[in-house]
Amino acid sequence: MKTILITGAAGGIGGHLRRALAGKYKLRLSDRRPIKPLAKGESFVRAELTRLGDLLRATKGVDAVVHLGGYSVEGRWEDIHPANIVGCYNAFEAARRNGVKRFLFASSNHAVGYYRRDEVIDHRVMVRPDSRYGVAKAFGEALGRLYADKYGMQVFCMRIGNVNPAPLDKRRLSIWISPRDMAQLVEIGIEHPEIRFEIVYGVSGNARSWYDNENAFRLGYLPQDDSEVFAQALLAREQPGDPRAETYQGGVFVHAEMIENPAPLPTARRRSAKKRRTVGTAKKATAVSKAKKK
Ligand code: 15L
Repeated sequence: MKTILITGAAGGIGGHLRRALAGKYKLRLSDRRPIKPLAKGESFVRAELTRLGDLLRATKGVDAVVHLGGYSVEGRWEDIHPANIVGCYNAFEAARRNGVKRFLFASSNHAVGYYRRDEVIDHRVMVRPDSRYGVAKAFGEALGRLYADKYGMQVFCMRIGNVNPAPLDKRRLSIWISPRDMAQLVEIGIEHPEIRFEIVYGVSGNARSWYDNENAFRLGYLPQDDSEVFAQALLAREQPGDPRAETYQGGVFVHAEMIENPAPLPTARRRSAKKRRTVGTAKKATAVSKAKKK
């Protein structure tokens, strides 16, 4: 049975993949946060993406890497750079030094988020990142191309839309991928014998898709799900959004400077909650003193 390393395994996609791939592979999970409890066939290696040594330990002896780790939304360059630029380099480099040939990279729709919603794009279009986060994903794809051409690594880049049991809003109707379709795509990335360097879109067979996913279909991807079954109920409760976000595929990433990190470390979460409380208290104090002056 193959051993697969999943980086960033404590995150949402990691959780879906662990359930779907259980019994098919030995799963080595890595993250900076501990993962407990572990299921049968799983092991855990703590890894900080900025430490090459951690990734050398994590990638030793595996058959493939599924690199999900990193900062998962738009943020400060000081957060994106170590996690998604340095971290991505370390993951590729550690795999290369350990002779791991197969590398699946979790790229994102945000590498091409500045294409308009009235366009259909395929895997050949030029990147058009909508954020620092998107730029880092484009960097990961370029690094993958280098490692494929220069070192013969077999690299499978998945421009993932949004993985969830159900789409969250109108935009996600076009980019949604169900957990089982995501798992199917990952299995293709691990097993397909002819992968050299590929870009595919990580989306279900959505009727409203903005992607021509021909390259994934060529490799045997047969999505089981289509977001359309959720469309009517979802659109009935949808509120109109910012016109800039509505124009582009990347949505709010095109204008947001920061999006709240869905997976901060517990200490960071405590710090930001404290900051919110402090800001809240300061605002209240200003309002009270203004009211008093009146
Ligand atoms: C992504 O790439 C993010 O990792 C995820 O958190 C979502 O924001 C998703 O894109 C999306 O576009 O909905």
